[in-house]
Amino acid sequence: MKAITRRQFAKTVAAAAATTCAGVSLPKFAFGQPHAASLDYPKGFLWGCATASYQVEGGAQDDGRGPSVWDTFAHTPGKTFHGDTGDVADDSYHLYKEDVQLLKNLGTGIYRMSISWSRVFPQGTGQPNAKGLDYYSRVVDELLANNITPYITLFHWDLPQALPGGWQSRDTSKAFGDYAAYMTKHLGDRVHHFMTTNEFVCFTDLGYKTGQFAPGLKLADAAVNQIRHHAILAHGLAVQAIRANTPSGTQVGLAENAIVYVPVIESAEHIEAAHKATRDGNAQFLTTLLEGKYPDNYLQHEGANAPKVEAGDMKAIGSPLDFVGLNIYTPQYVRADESANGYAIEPNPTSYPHMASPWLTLGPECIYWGVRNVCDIWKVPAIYITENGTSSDDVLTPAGRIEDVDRVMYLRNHLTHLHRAVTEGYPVKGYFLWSLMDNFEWADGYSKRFGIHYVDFKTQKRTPKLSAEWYKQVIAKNAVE
Ligand code: GBH
Repeated sequence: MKAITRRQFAKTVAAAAATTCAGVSLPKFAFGQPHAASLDYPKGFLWGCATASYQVEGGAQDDGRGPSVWDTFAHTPGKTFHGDTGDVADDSYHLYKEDVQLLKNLGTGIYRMSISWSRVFPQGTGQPNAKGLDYYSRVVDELLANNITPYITLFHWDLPQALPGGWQSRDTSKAFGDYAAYMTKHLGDRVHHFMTTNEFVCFTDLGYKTGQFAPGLKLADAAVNQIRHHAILAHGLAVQAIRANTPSGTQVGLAENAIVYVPVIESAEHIEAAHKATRDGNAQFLTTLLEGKYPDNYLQHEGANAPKVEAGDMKAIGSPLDFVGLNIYTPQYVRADESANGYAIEPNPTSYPHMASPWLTLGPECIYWGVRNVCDIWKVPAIYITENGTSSDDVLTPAGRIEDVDRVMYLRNHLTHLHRAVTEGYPVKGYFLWSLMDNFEWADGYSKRFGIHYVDFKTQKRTPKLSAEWYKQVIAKNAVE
């Protein structure tokens, strides 16, 4: 028998279906047609990539930049994989024009980047460093000249080392408000989308409770709750500062990795359980921010360890937002049960699959439920996916290619489930893939690659991976196939 191609086979089957079912009215179909099953995103949906200052910039001591807690932490023996630091990283401080061309080649309309606070205020407060501001001004101009809209995060964990006590001090929240005012006063003519902070838990709990991240402390509960309060207060003061220093129409939000509770079964009782768990599990951060008060059960639970709140704090913390940015990577399964709180968190069995980073458990429906839970509970006006992506054990082949099919698999599945949220009318405006290129992955140093561009850290050569080709097509077609 003569071998035929898949396409030829599909045509034969389709033709057979059309003829043998004569008399019965069937929809026209043909296997193998590229657009038959494409998941179209709405016109105007925004596609982008994300990075963060300490992970990509390098230039750690250039032009008067002051150290951040991450410089100190990474330079402390035993804190990061192989003692890796962000001293050079992707050298975007010097190569930013090349990076903008990577974005342009992908066809992205938006780019999420962050500002190194200590590059602009080496002491955290006081005298600004003109050369630091000038760098960000040039990056913004370069993006705009290439028709890419900048979305700026003011704080992605690189706290100026000089601030006494770091987030243990309430003065740091005030300093953040002042820094936010300064940045937006100087960039607000060209930048119209700002995020205050990135992932509260990573610079509060991981920095001051477990010690895995900078500054690497292990403090008691009361101190940690106070630190969390200073963090959300910083966010609130920054929202007020941004509004006061930018033209009306400027969009203000944050990027938060709220825990995403996925109902084990899609039925009313389990969905309700997911809603309850979402409010409780994110009580100290997103819930308080969006409700303008600490939930009663949270305060009761913390008792004497609850944070000390001063007059005006909650008003600032509850400042209305134009959008909520969600960094979504993994699911947390939950089910309804008879307990007092009405739900039970499902642990993952040891056989549960994960990506190259052990914490990156696979479950692409989390991107749908992340959006849905937040919108259903808090009716937020707009959502961005401010991060989504995966590490992969990328290998450069002798032919110079990186065939990261697992990353493509991860992304395709997540964008398929995000499509469901968009189709159901949830107000998702755009998606930022983490990350534009491999970079300094915090405590994992350079051992984990999250980029869709491969970076050779010796030569700084950037090479598009298979996932970049794939994403370029998603953007061009505004659809997932
Ligand atoms: C985001 O964090 C960050 O915003 C971004 O900077 C980062 O590069 C990206 O995701 C990829 O990680 O090792 O088991 O203790 C994601 C949230 C919180 C996930 C810390 C990893 C450590 C888990 N991260 N977590 S573990």
